[in-house]
Order: sequence, then structure tokens, then C-alpha cells
Amino acid sequence: MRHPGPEHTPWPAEAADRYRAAGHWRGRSFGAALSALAAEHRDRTAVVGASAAGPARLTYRELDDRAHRVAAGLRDLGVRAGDRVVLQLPNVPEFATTLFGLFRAGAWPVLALPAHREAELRHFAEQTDAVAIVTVDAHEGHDHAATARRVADAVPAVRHLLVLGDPPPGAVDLSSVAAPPRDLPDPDAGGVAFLQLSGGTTGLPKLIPRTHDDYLYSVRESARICLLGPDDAYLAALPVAHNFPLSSPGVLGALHAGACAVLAPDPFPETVFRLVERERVTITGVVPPLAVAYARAAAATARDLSSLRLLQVGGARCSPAQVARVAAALGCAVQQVYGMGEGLVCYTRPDDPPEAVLGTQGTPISPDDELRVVEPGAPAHAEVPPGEVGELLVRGPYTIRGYYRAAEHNATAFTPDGFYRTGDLVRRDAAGRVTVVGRIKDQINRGGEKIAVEEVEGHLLAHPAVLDAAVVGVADDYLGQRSCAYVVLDGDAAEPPTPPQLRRFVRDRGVAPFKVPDRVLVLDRFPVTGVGKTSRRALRAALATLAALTPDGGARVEEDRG
Ligand code: J2J
Repeated sequence: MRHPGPEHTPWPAEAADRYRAAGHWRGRSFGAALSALAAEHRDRTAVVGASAAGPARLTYRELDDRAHRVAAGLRDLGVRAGDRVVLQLPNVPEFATTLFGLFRAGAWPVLALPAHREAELRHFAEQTDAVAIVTVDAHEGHDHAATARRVADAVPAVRHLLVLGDPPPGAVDLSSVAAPPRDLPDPDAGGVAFLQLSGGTTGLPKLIPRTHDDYLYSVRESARICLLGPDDAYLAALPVAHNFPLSSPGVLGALHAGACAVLAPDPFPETVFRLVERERVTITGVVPPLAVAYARAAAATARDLSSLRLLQVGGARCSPAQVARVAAALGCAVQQVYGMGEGLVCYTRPDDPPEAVLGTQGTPISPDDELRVVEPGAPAHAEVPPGEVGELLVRGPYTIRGYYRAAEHNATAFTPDGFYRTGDLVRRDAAGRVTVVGRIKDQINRGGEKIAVEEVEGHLLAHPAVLDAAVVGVADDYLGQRSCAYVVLDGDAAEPPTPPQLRRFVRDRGVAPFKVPDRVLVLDRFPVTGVGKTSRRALRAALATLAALTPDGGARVEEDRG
């Protein structure tokens, strides 16, 4: 085996007993939970998707019925309980029916994103010995069926390729995977339900085993914290397999509340605003670059966005200035969400004071979430004094104790007493609110002087014409690293600042000179990861390419060397 190690690292019996006694873990599987919802909400709309033919709606009963049929169809293909199946679908109702079908069959979906390509899919299939890959024929101009075919051919464990839409030769039409519902053994709720992906912006995702018990707890509490009820409509603008739109409270939280989950085919303002108006959407959650794009587009839209009561922003740092801008432009409440596929999710709460909503990422879901803020890299994990910055360690009822088949990595990613090392640099205030100030690795070492990229980004974002900023390190013969700031400017600004003006602006804010970006580059928009977070890897790669070009090679960008 390429990546030895346990598939699942269970919680110690003492902790598991405690989580059960507290009512966090309720011993119910996803399949059983959906059946209970179908009995309660029957003909209410559960899922709305947009197909070329118009909206496709599924009621709670239809969703449950289809999940039963898909499960039976998967069994007939030979998919057994515990088998891994890579699931790569865009935001379509079939995502929900297939996900719940796999849950019912006891198979473990591996939640790939539509943006993943051959390298990622192959990594998932190889690492899990997946028996099947489920994908779509084509999406946003990419031939997913061909990519999945190559992966299936290269990974011996993969026996089936199931394709939504037009299956290529040798693949199965996903819609034909259905059989009359039959009773299948209900999976153990304490066991693994699916494999979520880690959300790094710098490397290949790791696989995260989540159980029915732990995930349903986080979903239930997320729905409660966001005050979701049957009259809500949650819009999934981000790719729905991602942890945020799936569970915070996301599509699963909407279903838990008897609400309607609306799946947007793409996250762009035009599409999202159209769906908000048509489906009377009340809540959606996006990454900061999208929130900024919505704020920009809201001023000019003719769409009625008045149903929207809450915009969640999370996945990456959103500065107070950006949060304020978004709230003002959209005229609804904003909630900051700090979460991770590994577990922990923090939310600002509806009754938080405005400064907490603007400037912090809120408090954890559970009273049993144990958070420690420790000196980064210190072996003894000494906690830093309250209010000071350190690395966040976390353990609790929905945070994993180990990655899937990754014994070696687990030895450093978790402390011996089971805390997950988030790699996030945070501060906690007296009320217990968490503010994320950076990533341990997102530090630039400029000739020994350490620069926290978020700090510099914050200074750039304080400029009224700067919509977004990302600072990355670039290799330098003399200093080891220098800093480069990418910015997106407000196209409507009366006098957009030039790169030298922006450097001066940062300097004039009274920061140490070594923190002033060595270089400022203006882009129309940032490259993004699969879920839409600004990709620091792509920005660094772009810089390397730029460096290799003639000075004119950077014609698309406006730049300044300091
Ligand atoms: C700063 N950094 C943040 C935030 C995540 C809800 C919301 C987001 C995710 C997610 C998620 C941040 N401010 N508000 O799973 O359920 C960075 C941190 C974190 C990493 C996790 C959810 N919100 N981050 O983004 O697994 O660095 O999950 O450790 O993709 O994103 O990424 P991911």
C-alpha cells in the first residue's frame, strides 16, 4: 500500500461516551436521517437544481426514494459496504441522490470537486483503492468523462466509471444506476460515512474520514446557529461537495431544517442573483473573493435580492473592511464562518455586537470543542497568554483524530493527546471569539525578518480602492525571499491608485519598512482553488513565470518594483 495507516482513528472510548451522553452523537446514519426527514416534510421541496430544461425540483420523499433506488442499483453493480467511490459532480440534484444512495449502500463517497483534474482524481482513487468513479460528462468546458477514463484505466481497483449525461464507451450512464428499493443494512453511525478533503491552498488534498455521528452533529448545530427553518432557502453557490456549502449549514443543514436547498450551477453574481430572486433565497455562503464580487455587482443589479437575510463569508480571511463593504452593499446580515474539513467550525452569532461580526470569526459550534492557542512549533505546546497569537489546536466531538491512511503525516498533524494542529495562527479574545490572523506557513522570511502576509494584506485593503489583496513570497538571491503584493482594484474608483502609490500608502500607515511590499502587481481577478479561495500556489507560480519573461511579458499586469 502506498500510504499505510488506519482508515479511521476512532475517538477514545471515554470521549465517545461523553459525546453520546451529551446527546451530540445520536446513533443515526445519514440514510435513516433522510428517511425521517422524508416522513416529516413529505412533499416540501428539498432540492432545486437548474438544468438546461429549467428548474429541476425534488421533494423530500422523491429524494429519499431516489436514494433508495441508487443504493440498490449500486449494490447490483457489486458496490459493497465500506467500498470507496470517488464522487465528482457539479451542483446538480444528482449530487444529492448519489450521495445519499452511496450512504444508504454503506459505500464511502470521496468528495472530489469539479475543479479537480487527473492528478487529484488519481491521487484519490489510488489512495483509497476506489472501486468506482462517478463524474459528469463535461462541465465548464472540461471533458470529465475522458479524465476519469484515464484515471480508471490507470488505477486497477477502479472497476466502474459512472457518468452523468453522455457516458463514453465502457462507462455506465449514472441515471441507469437504479433498482427497486430494498432493505439494506443500516451502516453503523459511529463508523466512517465519507471522505472529505482537506482544503489546503498549497498542496494535494488529504483525505478526512467523517462519521455519520460526528458530521450530523455539526450539521444539526450549524442549522440551529443559523436559525434555519422550513421557510428558508439555502443557496449553494460554491461547489456543493466542499465542507462549507455541504455542512455549514449548507445543503445538509437545509435538509435537516426542512428547508429547500438551491444548487447554483456557477457562483457568478448573475447566476446567483437570478436564483435568489426566483427561489426567494434567504441564506448563502461564499468565499471572500465572491462576496466582494457580489458586493460590486449588487449596486447595478435589477434583481430583487430582498429575500436574502444572511450572507455567510468564510474559507479564507475576510478583512473587517471587506465584511463592512459586503454588508452595506447587499443590505443583509453577514456572518463570518471559520471552518475546516477536518472538523471545527466557528460562527459569529446573530446577536453578536457589530465589531465581533466585522473583526472576528466567532466561536465554535460545540461547548465540547476544546481549543488551545499554543506557541507555534514549541514541542511542549505551551499555551500563549489570552489575546496573543499562536497556533490553534483543536479536539472535539466532530474533529477527526487522524487522516485516512496517513500514519506518517498523522504523527505530526496531531498531538499525542489527540489535538488536530490546524496550522492556523489565531487570537482568542476574552469572550472566546477566534480571529484568524494567518497560516503558519504563510509567513515570508525576508532576510530573517518575518512578514505575516495577512497583516500586509490588511494594510492594502484599508485603501478604499483596493477590493482584494494577496501577498506572497518570491525567491530572492540576496534576501532569501522578498514580498510581492497582488491587488484587485475597484474599477469604478475615481482615481485608481498606482503601484507606487499603494506602496507609499502602506508605508504611511506606519508599518516597518521591511513589510512594505517589494513589488505590487494589479490583476483583474485572482486565480482560485477548487472552491474559489485565492490560490497562493497559482500566484507564486505566476510570479515565477513572470520572472522568466521579458519585461513586456507582464503586459496583463500593472507592476511596480520597489
Ligand atoms: C480565515 N481562514 C479561514 C476564515 C477557513 C466552513 C467554512 C470554511 C471551511 C473551509 C469549512 C476561514 N478566515 N473565515 O470547511 O465547514 C482557512 C483556515 C482553515 C482552512 C480550512 C467550513 N475559514 N479558513 O474553508 O478545509 O486556514 O474548509 O484551516 O477548505 O481554511 O479549509 P477547508
